[in-house]
Amino acid sequence: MISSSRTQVAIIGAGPSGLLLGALLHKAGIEHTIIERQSPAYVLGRIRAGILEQVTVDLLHEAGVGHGVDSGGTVHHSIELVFKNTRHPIDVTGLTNGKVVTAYGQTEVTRDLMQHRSQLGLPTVYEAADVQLHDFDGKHPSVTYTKDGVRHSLQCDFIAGCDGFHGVARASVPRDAITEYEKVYPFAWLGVLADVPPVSSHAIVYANSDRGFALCSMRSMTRSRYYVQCPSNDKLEDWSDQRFWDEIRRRLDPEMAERMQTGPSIEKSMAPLRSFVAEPMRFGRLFLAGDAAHIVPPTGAKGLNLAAGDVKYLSSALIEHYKENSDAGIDHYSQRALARIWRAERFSWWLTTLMHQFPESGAFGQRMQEAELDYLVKSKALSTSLAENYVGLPLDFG
Ligand code: RFL
Ligand code: PHB
Repeated sequence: MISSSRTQVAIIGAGPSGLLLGALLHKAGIEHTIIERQSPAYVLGRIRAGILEQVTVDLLHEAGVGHGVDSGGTVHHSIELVFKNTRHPIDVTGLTNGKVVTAYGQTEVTRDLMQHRSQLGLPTVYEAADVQLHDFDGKHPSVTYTKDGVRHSLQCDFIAGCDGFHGVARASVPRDAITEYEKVYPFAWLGVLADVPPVSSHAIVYANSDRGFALCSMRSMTRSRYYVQCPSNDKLEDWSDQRFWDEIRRRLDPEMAERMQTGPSIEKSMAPLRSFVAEPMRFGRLFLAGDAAHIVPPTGAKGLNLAAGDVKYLSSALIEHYKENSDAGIDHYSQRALARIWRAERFSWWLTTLMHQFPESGAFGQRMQEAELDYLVKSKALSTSLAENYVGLPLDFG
């Protein structure tokens, strides 16, 4: 027995991409269903991004869920670069004619979008097993999945693959129809979340040191998010809280190390660093968006913001299709999104390369990084390039 239903757009994945797409389609009166493999608690338990570009904040407002970021987000006008044990502020707002970024966690963005969906009664199938995509190269695609032991078939006009790097959507595309570009970095990030006031609440701190990279971020005035670069094969058990706090302090400038408050971790995780792009992002009636199509190393804080950009392009394209009877947006989706993605890939790769210890580069590599950082903080041209990419290039950059 198979239970059958129909919608206009089937969205695979209830991460930030899928939820934001759902909210924007609903606002435009387009029917959709989200199908998610995990439970709501599992999705909310993943601690990831922390920095939103203005474009992303604007999209949350457009989707009707801007209240959370307005009340809980912290606006940042600068970032701080640490190298050779000295801290250097970069006046991001001054260098970009007034632009800012906002510290607000992906967990909070996801929670706001989930609450919005449940208030509106929009359909989300959580804990859907064995999700499969069918016939997206023809006019009548569908998605099948098993929920509570019952097999379901959802007929639709379009499928949006918002199911992250390990999802089923990209994997369903024939190998000869897709080209993948990838770089895996020879290290990982160890992240710690702790209920202590952030050492820097007005700016994210990015530190280059001969012991490796470190980053100080925040989730609120009482919750900090910190990272250190570590070998890819390290295990979480290798890192006691004490070892983490000792190590991050060694990578910062002495004043900040002294001021940093420490406490028990409430979450600790390791993330491998990767650059990845799949081309194209449209296959007939299937579209990929967010981490399903691309990954950036987190150094530039671009992953979630890129996902939001894809969703803006895709929702506009689908709205044009249904409301204006035009497929121009659908036809240009992949090209538009990829132009933005490659720019962010370049920025994230550059900042990662500048800030991390590469095992093969040695002392010469360290000196080259320090020389470039020294040039960066003194050169208005280079600081402006960093700042304009950090706040995010406009959606219509070209
Ligand atoms: P997600 O968040 O991975 O969500 C995909 C969803 O799809 C579900 N799924 C399936 N559902 C049905 N069937 C299947 N077969 C499925 N397979 C998977 C999954 O369960 C999941 O719920 O992708 P999405 O929505 O595209 O969002 C992308 C962002 O999560 C990601 O780009 C960011 O977290 C990256 N990132 C950062 N981005 C920023 O913009 N600013 C930051 O400051 C930032 N910091 C970070 C980051 C990522 C990090 N890690 C852990 C990789 C910091 C870190 C440490
Ligand atoms: C975070 O808060 O998790 C964060 C902030 C900035 C980054 C990466 C991650 O570049």
